[in-house]
Amino acid sequence: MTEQVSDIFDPASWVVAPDTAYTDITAHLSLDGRIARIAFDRPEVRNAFRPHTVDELYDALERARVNPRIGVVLLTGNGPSPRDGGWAFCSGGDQRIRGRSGYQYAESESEVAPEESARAGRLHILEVQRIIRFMPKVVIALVPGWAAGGGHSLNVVCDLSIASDEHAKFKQTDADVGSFDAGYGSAYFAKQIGQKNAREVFFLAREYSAQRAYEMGAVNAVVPHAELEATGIEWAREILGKSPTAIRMLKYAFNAVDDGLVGQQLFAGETTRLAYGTDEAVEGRDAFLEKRDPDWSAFPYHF
Ligand code: S0N
Repeated sequence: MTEQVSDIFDPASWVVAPDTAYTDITAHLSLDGRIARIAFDRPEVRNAFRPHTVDELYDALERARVNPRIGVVLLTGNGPSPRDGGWAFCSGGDQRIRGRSGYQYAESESEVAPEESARAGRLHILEVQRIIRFMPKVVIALVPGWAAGGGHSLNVVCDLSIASDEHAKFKQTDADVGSFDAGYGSAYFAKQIGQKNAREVFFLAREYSAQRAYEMGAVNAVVPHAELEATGIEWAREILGKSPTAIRMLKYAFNAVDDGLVGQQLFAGETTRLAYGTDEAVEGRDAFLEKRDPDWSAFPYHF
């Protein structure tokens, strides 16, 4: 029997992802193995992430990325907090272990052992942003509570977002705590919700309800809290009914316009993969291997 990891989690829908023993996150697969549910599991600190959390998150996302059966990833936060009943998606970097060069593995900078100093000062949540952005699968943020700071940025970078009507709240605290996500978290966010709105969110660092986030275009839907995860599964099932290649090409097409040559490279990689499946590409390969000139006569310049 799968353990209950969050009050709105349905254990009957999930099994623990195999060969994982995470402490700061949980990772589950749907019974048919086609949906991954990855959740922050530090509800007592509003699901803030420390470097170890980010290591685990990256590992879980990478496993989802390379698993050919998984088509959709749900990213969420477990809750509520046993301390005060508060809910969170993620409240960003754990400020208690933020040092002068980034986030520390040890509890304080003075505790960092010399041999560990090369690892200290991580900001690798940006690597997590990139794996979400670049994986050829749809990643849906299920926001059951606070999305703040770097957690706010993770909501921005997910493909789709569904928020709890009761508990989801949005606040970009970066400027309050002397931090700034000058990449997707801000510049791409402005493309989502418009320049004036994005500048307001960052410069004033106010709190926004799920409904206001929906009106600004920061989330796709607001649903009753108890229905959040079921809605995520429903959306995932709908997406799984579509052509995987179409979804992959569309995600890369949406990204490419904002991702420069990296976006073009990802899109181009997928077009190359498709081209390899044609008789024309097979003729090119075979001609090389058979040490003869390729015969392109069967392949048109125009359809
Ligand atoms: C989330 C907030 C608004 C919730 O307020 P609420 O409901 O009043 O709860 P609290 O009482 O404040 O919190 C409950 C307990 O949880 C602890 N806590 C909450 N958030 C954090 C946190 N981020 N780190 C450590 N502890 C946290 C509280 O302290 C409290 O515990 P006690 O009672 O023991 O004190 C509110 O909690 C809030 O504002 N939290 C802080 C949000 C924040 O500022 N986050 C950091 C923002 N910066 C980043 O995330 C940096 C990210 C980053 O590394 C980065 C850098 C460069 C480029 C990109 C990024 C990126 O990640 O995007």
